[in-house]
This record gives sequence, structure tokens and C-alpha cells, in this order.
Amino acid sequence: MLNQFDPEIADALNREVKRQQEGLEMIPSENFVSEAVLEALGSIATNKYSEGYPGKRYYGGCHEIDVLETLAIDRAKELFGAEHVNVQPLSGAPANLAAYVALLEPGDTVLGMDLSHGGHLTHGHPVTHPAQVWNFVRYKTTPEGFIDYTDIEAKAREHKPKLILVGYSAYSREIDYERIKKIADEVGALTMADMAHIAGLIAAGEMNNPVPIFDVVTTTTHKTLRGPRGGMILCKKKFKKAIDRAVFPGLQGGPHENNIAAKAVAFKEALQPEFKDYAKQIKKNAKVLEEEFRKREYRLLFGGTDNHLLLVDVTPKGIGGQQAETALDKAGITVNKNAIPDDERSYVDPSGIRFGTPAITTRGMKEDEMRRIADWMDRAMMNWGDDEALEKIREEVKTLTAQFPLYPGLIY
Ligand code: DSN
Repeated sequence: MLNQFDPEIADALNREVKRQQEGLEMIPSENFVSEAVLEALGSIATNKYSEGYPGKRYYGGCHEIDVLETLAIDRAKELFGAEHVNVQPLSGAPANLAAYVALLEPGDTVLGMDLSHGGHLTHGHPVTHPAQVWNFVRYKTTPEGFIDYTDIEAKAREHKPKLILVGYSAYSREIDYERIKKIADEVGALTMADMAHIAGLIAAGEMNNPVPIFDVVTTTTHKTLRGPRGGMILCKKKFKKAIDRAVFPGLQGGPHENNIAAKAVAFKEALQPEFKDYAKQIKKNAKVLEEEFRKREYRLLFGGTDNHLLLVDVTPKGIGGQQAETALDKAGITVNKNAIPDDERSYVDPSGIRFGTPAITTRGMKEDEMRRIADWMDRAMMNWGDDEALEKIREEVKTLTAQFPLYPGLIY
């Protein structure tokens, strides 16, 4: 159908299928959903308006939509031990915005991690709209690379924030939620965790779970959790009303129910025992990459990794983050350039690259493949200006990825 009516779109999709199949996807926030998730995402649930919540909609004909949204909510509650879940946020940024709207008054102070130390844009970076509405104060990591809990404590006492925010996009270590909660309780602050990057690892019991401890937890559903592109908010019962109101009607209209159906499918997958093995392997694979890069004397930020990602300063090797990203791209390996703590270079050509293992682990790759990948990455970066050398690596990458089929037979 699609290729007959709209060959330009079909062709672009087919080229993207080939890119995903032939390359090594190492952006730590990306993953490959199952065919069952894709099917739900492409389903007729996209046709339905359903403003409101299950059992209380502003449109008729929502019976089956209620069934699938309720399944998504119940499965998410089970996965994370949550008292209340809202599965309607369209993605991570809208989920964070809804949480701020629910918990804060304009002008309130929020304590969040500095962007270059691993925080996220939506955690109050000055270029974002929330930074104009609320007063964000930033904490950092220590020179050894761990969250600076002493800095958080001092800043909490000084600024008396209404909310303390943890959860990061480029931080590779574990988080002590109990310790943050203690600091928050001392100064009368609420607690919020953005677990977007590590939600799958938390669901599998491979990382600390903030949900039973914190007031509100936001996440995307498409990273380590391996669901469709979307967001979700989990909270204590006492915030249920405020969170639900902030999402709808506060900020959003009709929920994307095809997406919610796909979330429900992904949550069912994450409840299976195999998902625990997957999460364990994500971490093992990241550890092998850590060892291999350390062996090759790269500068690893935060001293290594406890999760699925690594942040590496490539400048001591004589290249910049943009050059590294471009060279790796040419070699068939997708990563992203990334600022390192207090980076003196610009965000468009920072000092680091960020990469991780969720997507390549979904393909079934293990420790041996990680060693080969680290070698290719090093070779590509050390030969960043040599297109012939990069093309040779790309061919080698293709022979590996051919052994780990992805969406076999998929053609639009
Ligand atoms: N853009 C996501 C990431 O790549 O980490 C975070 O929202």
C-alpha cells in the first residue's frame, strides 16, 4: 500500500531499515522495539479520540480504549511498584513539564543537575521555557565523577527548593535516592526522579528504584524500557489528582492511544523473565566497553559505568566530539557528541562522545562483540580523516550486524 501510494516515504523508510540493520546503534537513548510493539503502534487505536481517563472520558466509544489504557497503567504499576501511573505524556519533556506544573507554583525553586554534568535540558537549562517560569539552581558531580551529595545538601539548605530533581541523560553511575530523600525531608522539599535512561534497568531490578521512595518519577518509554517513543509519570497516590490534571486538561488534549497500546505491550514484555537477562546483559556489555576504552587510555567520565552508557572525553586523543561522531558514523557506528562536565568547548562541538549498549544488546550481542566494537570505534576515531579506512571498518561492521538480524524481511 504505502510503496504504491507514496514511494518517496516508502523509499526513505526502506533506506532507514537498511541503516538500522547494517549499522551499530550505540546512542544510549535508542533501542529497537519488538514487532508486537510495532504492530500496536501502527494499529487502528490511532483513530480514536479519548480525552479524559479510563471510565471518565469526554468522547463516546471509548470502551476498548479504556481496556488498553488500563492494561498499560496496571502493568506499569506492577513493573515499578507504583501507587499511581499516568501513561498519557507524549514524551519525556512533556512528562517533566507536567510534573513541574503539578508540583510547583511559578517562581518556585528547583534543585537539578547541571546539563554538562549529565543533567537534561528539561531540568532547567536557561534555553528552555521552564527556566523562565521556575528558578532552577544547579548542582554538579565531584571531580571523581560522582553526584556531589554534599553540594546538593549545601544548596538545599541555602536555597530551600520546593523540589529536588535527580535522574540524568549522560550520567553513568548509580543514584542514592534514600540519601536525596533525607536531604529533601530536612528542607521540606518534594522529590522527583527522571528515570528515562535507566527505566528498563530499574524495571529489571538492575538499578535502584526511586518509585517507592520519591514523590514523583517521570520517564520515557523508548530507551532501556524498549517501548514506543512516549512518556509516563509514576507518583504517590497523594499526587494523583495534581499529576492527572496537569497532563490533561492542563497541557495535553487527546492521548495517543495507539502509542498507549504499544506501551502496554512493551510493559508486558518487560515483565517477562527474559527482560531481566536483557537488562543484565546491557550492563555487562557496557562494562566490557569500559574496560576496552580504559585499556586504550581514553578518559572515561565519572570513572566508568554502573549502567548502560559511557561518556568519554576524546580530546586527549587529539580529536573533538564532532569529528569523533562523524568518523564513527562513516564507519557505521552511531553515537552522539556530548559535553563533558564544565566543558570549555561549545555544545555543537563538545569534548566528548556518549554511547551505550541497549540497542546492540537487543540484537543479541554479547561480550565478544563488545571487544570487536571497541576496537572498531578506536580505529575509526584514530583514522577520522581517512575515508578509506572508515569504509573498511564499515564493511567489517556489516559482516557482524548481518549475524544479528533485525526485523528480517521488513520492507515498506
Ligand atoms: N534526548 C534524550 C537523550 O538522548 O538522552 C533525552 O531526552
